[in-house]
Amino acid sequence: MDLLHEKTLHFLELTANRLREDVIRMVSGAGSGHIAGPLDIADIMAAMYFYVLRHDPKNPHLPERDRLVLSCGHYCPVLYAALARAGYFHIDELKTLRTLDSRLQGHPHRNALPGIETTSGPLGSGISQAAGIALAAHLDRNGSTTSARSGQASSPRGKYRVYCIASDGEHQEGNTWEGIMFAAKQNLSNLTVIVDRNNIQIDGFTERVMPLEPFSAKYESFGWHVVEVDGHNIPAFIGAIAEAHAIFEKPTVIIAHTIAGKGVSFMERDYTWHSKPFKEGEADTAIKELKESRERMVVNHENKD
Ligand SMILES: Cc1ncc(C[n+]2csc(CCOP(=O)(O)OP(=O)(O)O)c2C)c(N)n1
Ligand SMILES: [Mg+2]
Repeated sequence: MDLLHEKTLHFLELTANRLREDVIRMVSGAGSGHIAGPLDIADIMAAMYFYVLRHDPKNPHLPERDRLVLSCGHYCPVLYAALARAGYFHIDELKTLRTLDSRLQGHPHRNALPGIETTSGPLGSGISQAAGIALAAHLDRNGSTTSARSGQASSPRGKYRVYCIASDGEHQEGNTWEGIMFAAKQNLSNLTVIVDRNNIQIDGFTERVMPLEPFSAKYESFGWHVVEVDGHNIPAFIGAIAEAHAIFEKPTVIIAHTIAGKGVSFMERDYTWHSKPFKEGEADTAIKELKESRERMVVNHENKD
């Protein structure tokens, strides 16, 4: 991957901020929906849809497209916003979130909207699905189920790469670890899991509800390459993706440390914002804050020129 140009980084940061504003507008318009996770993954979503992924919004079924599996389906407001801003469908459709007959339901449906690779919502199944897709990419290319570990020289990479965004909370479910074992067994180096390590889940902090630590050691012991990054540092995240591309022996997990509710001061690190209706004025305050940070980004960028 090319070195990130200053102007590209500025564009990605502005896009992430816009996605956050979209999320607030969508969820407040709908009167319900998930907030903290979608806000904190916005930097990664911007980096994925506007820099990392090989895709064509005008040709969503392109066979060689990279696949992004959103395992934590409740994060879909930010996925819908990223897809709309990337050009998969008109931005006005975002206003229909969670309304009757809308293509944008509270959890994503793969046949409803272009750009959605899997139906999700029931947590804990995306890594297994992504591993299956990554294996299919390998089989399409190599025409055999033989994995590199069993002595074949052929690369386990296929024509496309598979990325899976998974939440930390869903690592408390067994199927997640079955997928992790399977991907390691098959040497699926074309698979990259990105974990949103925001430390919260519906009822509280993950380490109180069901501890996940030592999280990276668990992945390592299951045979994965592990990279830990600040999930709000776009250059660091893109560097981690480049590192994953350079690993040929095993799948990679990027543990992205994020701040739940990132970008809106009164939501940050507060697990109750996992999902709750806005009170009077809260959405306006959030949007005002996001606009102010966007203005600061522009001024800082202009001062650099
Ligand atoms: C199999 C399954 N069990 C329970 C739920 C209900 N649920 C929705 S979100 C959520 C919290 C899971 O933690 P995480 O994904 O880390 O949430 P966040 O970081 O967004 O707070 C739960 C339990 C679900 N969607 N699927
Ligand atoms: Mg979480």
